[in-house]
Amino acid sequence: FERIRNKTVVITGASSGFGKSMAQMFARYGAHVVIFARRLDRLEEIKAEILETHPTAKVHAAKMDVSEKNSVVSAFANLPEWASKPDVLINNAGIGIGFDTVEEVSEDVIEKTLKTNVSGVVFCTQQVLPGMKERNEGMIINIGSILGQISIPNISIYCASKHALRAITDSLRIETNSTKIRVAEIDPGMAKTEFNLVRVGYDEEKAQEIYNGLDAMSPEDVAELALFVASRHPRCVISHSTLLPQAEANPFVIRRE
Ligand code: NDP
Ligand code: 8X3
Repeated sequence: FERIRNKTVVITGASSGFGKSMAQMFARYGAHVVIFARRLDRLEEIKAEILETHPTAKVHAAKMDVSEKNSVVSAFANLPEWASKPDVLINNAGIGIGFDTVEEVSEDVIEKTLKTNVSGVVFCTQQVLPGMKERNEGMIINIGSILGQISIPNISIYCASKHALRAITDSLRIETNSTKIRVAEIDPGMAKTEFNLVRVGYDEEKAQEIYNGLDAMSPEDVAELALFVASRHPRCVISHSTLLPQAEANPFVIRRE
């Protein structure tokens, strides 16, 4: 993991779940981190916590709504000097809302999901690519999902967004092949974060039911893989990796005890 020391890592959706864990994990191994999300109060707490445990780390926390291009542009335009040349961008911010069938799903859910999970990734990537091309180095890691490989019912738009993300990851890797930029995707299975709390509309009990009896992953499990992916030798890239709970053979075959 030594290669990550003193690198600047930008993480979207860092106010909870994988993003928060990745920020902590990267800082632990000597990286400087930029943490973006909509809840600035959460980010400030995470920043304080990181600086307390890793006093030599540099941390920049700022508000960003990835689904709004102006918000993305202005957040990147206001990066402090030390963070203005990111080595790694982790497109992690994402949402899945509700349990609707294709027949029922609302325009609002379609728009919110696609704007966050697809447009947001493109907007953020567009902010770092010119600089990475100029420096002829850099890495973009997209956080996809097992649901970007296998679709399940009642969350079709989310599945579609993660399938789309996979396409974007692959197109981008080809488009940047004349440079030394690396493009990777990590596809996790079920992990305990706020994802399902958001999905069920902040009903703790309902969110918990989704994990009943399942030994789901922790956000740290995913952060460890992100750290591994980000710290490989520059001549190679882990282009796709899937990280599942041992109990999840696939989204349809899950052992609950
Ligand atoms: P969380 O809900 O815990 O975290 C999601 C993060 O995304 C939050 O920090 C949230 O911050 C941020 N976010 C959501 N919408 C926006 C937005 N419009 N602009 C900026 N930030 C936004 O869930 P996870 O940690 O689980 O999710 C992280 C990623 O992992 C997502 O892309 C998700 O699809 C993916 N994933 C999750 C799995 C799981 O089982 N948990 C499995 C596979 C993939 P805020 O609300 O403050 O903006
Ligand atoms: C979300 C995957 O299996 O936790 O991307 O619903 S799952």
